[in-house]
Amino acid sequence: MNKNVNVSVNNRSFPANFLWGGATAANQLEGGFDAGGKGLSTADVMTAGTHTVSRRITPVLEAGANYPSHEAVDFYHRYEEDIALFAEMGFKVFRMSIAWSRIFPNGDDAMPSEEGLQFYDRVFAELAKHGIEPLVTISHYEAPYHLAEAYNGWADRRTIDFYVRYCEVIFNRYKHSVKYWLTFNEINILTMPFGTFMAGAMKPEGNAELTASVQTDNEQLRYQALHHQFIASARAVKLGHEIHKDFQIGCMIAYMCSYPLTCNPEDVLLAQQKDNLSNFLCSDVQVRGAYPGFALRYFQEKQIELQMEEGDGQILKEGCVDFYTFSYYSSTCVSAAPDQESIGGNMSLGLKNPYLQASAWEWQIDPQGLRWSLNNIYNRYGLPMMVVENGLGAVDTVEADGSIKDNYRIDYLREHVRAMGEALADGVDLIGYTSWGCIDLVSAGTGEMKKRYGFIYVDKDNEGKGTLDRSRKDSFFWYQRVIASNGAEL
Ligand code: BGP
Repeated sequence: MNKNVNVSVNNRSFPANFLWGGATAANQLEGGFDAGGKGLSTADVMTAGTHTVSRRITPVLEAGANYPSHEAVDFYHRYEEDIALFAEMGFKVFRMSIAWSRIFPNGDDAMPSEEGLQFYDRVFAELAKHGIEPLVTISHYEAPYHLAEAYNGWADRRTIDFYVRYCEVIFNRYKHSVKYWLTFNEINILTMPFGTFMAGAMKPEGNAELTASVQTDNEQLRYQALHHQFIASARAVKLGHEIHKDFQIGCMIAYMCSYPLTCNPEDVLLAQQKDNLSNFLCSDVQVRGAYPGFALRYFQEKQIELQMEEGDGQILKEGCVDFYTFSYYSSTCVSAAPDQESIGGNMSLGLKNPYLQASAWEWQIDPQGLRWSLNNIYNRYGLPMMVVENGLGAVDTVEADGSIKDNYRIDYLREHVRAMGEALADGVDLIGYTSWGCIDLVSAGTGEMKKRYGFIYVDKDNEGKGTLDRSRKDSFFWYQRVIASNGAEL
């Protein structure tokens, strides 16, 4: 008798309908910051800063200062050319965000701006023309600046209603063009002090001239604002499903992969605690619909008292997301011992891993960490997943013949795509990949242009000078082959 049992094993190949593409965000890409009736956004008052590691907030616009979002790379006027280039690479999906202040210039306006809505009508029509599926981030590190001024942004519960109204308008308007939505970009960044203004639209306390990362921190306020975003996200998910039953609405987490520096159980425990608080706190609320126990313990120990309304628990339960997405760039280490070597200068990214190389911005390169992260997250939620940001920020050189030989970027991406293949073979339900900054754009962290991620080069420098002409890097042709072979030719 044949005792062999037929077991089907996953392989490393990507599913036939895998969503290959690239990712961007409105304030880093569009420009046209005051065009078409757009209001000022929180991103529009951040300068590139006097140094390169962090951006400065100048609530009063200073003459002569370099505000990277104002022109960005001018997608606002060049979207047809850019989308044609994405199509040439074979994109199946394009991740973009809608600038809230194009739709509601002040955030609390009675009526949306028709001109703002029409801009995205045109963008979605162009994507449809090329058979590219949009993946839309509803709020990517910006909010109408008026909400920061008049309400202190997400610290105020009323901001939830403004956001839900904005969602209602864009869901109804674009329901036949957009299926995939993400409620907040990297929602867990609000658990960090540098997220206060960028992610929370809350004004730095008591000092008008503070950098985005160094400011008076108020943890109580940040978690209160985060609670408001959770409620807003859950209400948006519920509303979206009512507006169109086929909507797929996801969360988006900046997944911070942190290894214990040693096998000392104290380091191992610390790594788990970091994973819980930095990564899983937010996704547990958004995926499972309730705060996890370790969050409640943390709030108690830090004497953080969240103001919740009756019914909030129910809202969270009814607004669980359909899929999980995350950004992954690098990994770091944690240690319970003092005085370990850290990386990232005063951005203080975490501890150095002696086994890894790092980028010019000291982001440690760790493709295996992506496989580890995919497994770690999938084991917890079992939901379909997308990697919606991944890439190498690097300085590119244009050769005399106009070519850009970015083999370092190809090497980085190849190994990360390979790691995704391994995760697929591990059984992870990975449905898409949008590498970050598929066209060069402004850096969120530093406001620089020279920190480039793109397959498409944009002629513009750190001072904002250049023709804005687009050209294809070597990685453009590499990614084209990857997509055409569905991940087989790396
Ligand atoms: C993520 C953000 C993006 C993006 C990326 C790269 O955290 O969601 O907006 O910019 O990081 O970061 P940076 O631009 O600082 O290199």
